[in-house]
Amino acid sequence: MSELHHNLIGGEWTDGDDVIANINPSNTDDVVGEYARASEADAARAIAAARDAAPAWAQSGPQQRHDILKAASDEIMTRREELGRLLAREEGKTLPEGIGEAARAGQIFGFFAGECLRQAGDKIASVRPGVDVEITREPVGAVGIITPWNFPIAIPAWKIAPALAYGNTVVFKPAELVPGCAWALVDILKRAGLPDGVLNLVMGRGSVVGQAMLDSPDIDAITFTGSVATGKSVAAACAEHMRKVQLEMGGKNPLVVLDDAALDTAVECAVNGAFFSTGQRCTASSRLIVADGIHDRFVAAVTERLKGLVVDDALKEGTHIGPVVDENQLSQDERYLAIGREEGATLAWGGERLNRDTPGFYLQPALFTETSNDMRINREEIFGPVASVVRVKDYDEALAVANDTAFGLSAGICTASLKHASHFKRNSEAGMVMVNLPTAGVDYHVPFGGRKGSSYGPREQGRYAAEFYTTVKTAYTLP
Ligand code: UN1
Repeated sequence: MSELHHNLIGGEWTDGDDVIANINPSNTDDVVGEYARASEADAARAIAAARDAAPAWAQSGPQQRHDILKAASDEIMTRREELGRLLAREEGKTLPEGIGEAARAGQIFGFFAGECLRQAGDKIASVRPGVDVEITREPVGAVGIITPWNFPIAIPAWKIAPALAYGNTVVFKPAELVPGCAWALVDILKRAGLPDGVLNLVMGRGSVVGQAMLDSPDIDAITFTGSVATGKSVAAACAEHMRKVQLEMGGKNPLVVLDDAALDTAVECAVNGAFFSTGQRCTASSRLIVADGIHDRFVAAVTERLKGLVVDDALKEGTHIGPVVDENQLSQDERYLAIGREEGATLAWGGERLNRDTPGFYLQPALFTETSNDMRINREEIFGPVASVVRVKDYDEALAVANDTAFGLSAGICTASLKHASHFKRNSEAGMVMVNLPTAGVDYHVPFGGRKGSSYGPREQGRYAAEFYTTVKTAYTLP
């Protein structure tokens, strides 16, 4: 029996109703740990604790906030190998990917530790002589944070760090599949010196804990990363309470490859963007839009690369692609593989379930060719190691196909042409544009987010995070 990891409510580690067994997707016989599953009453107590702690934390000074975030950053960096291993074990990213993500979480806390010391406002001359106008940012209050399973430490970090830096208290509900990194992060922050109630951890079901957050009038803002369907219900519940909301949802990100692209770069961008992290990224390049003149060479080279990729236990040295996160996701991937075949796409490579030494959710990366942009495999997010090639005649058609989607998170182009790259940067209907770089894998200190069905509300990350985590006050004074 492993030790039970508790929820954190009002500074106390507390039991839940029940227990979540955290299972390793590379080896379903391996239980990573046991985690308390919060009840509706636990969620209510966590919300009350965040509410009660909000006024004092809003008044805490920049030095106190800085010191806590900096201490957390330092501990995450020091323990990044151990945290990366935990991440790989519970989510199925490869060990190097897991360690990279843990380091990213440490860097995010470092960035926002600095931001604590750089909180400024504006002083503007009034149109009325003798009057002073000051514009300042104040915390929003108690923020509800709901995170997905695919970035078990980076996404919690990029929501919790700015929430705390700008003076908010937090109720944090991680995805049920990955409570391990969430618990470790909260433990680090508690020991870094956060006052009781400022950060509350409630692990559990969306239908119980998430719903309690949505229904509570005591939560002032909600930030959510996850599916479009859940995102819409989060937004509707927030509208009901006239409450601030930030959503990051799906993607169907295009990577355009023009005839003049460096073939090696284009292949690297496609393989990394579409298949690394098992394709389980909302920034994944799931539509490879390839000009006629390079199409056959590109498809041959990508297929060759895929044949050389090792799909195996995330913790094994030499693994390039870890398992799919669970049986549900694997069946969804397989459903879309069947849909693609029925729609008439050619499965150029992969798509087989694989057996390895341990029972896990292994899937060969799959490449569809001869697809059209109106097929369901090119319109709906699959969220697995599955990508499609759409053949186009030239740049103009490539741009039109790239933008012909309900999503708009990230878009890439591989080309040597300054003219086409510049035009694409200006005319892509995505929140993030990459030139000769993969659509996935972003910097941690600049805005992250998309347009259309991908995102709703202000951007995350970097200084732009302040838009969501603060509210603006305009004060007039006649001295
Ligand atoms: C990245 O590509 O570096 O859920 C980050 C996701 C995104 C994060 C992607 N919110 O996949």
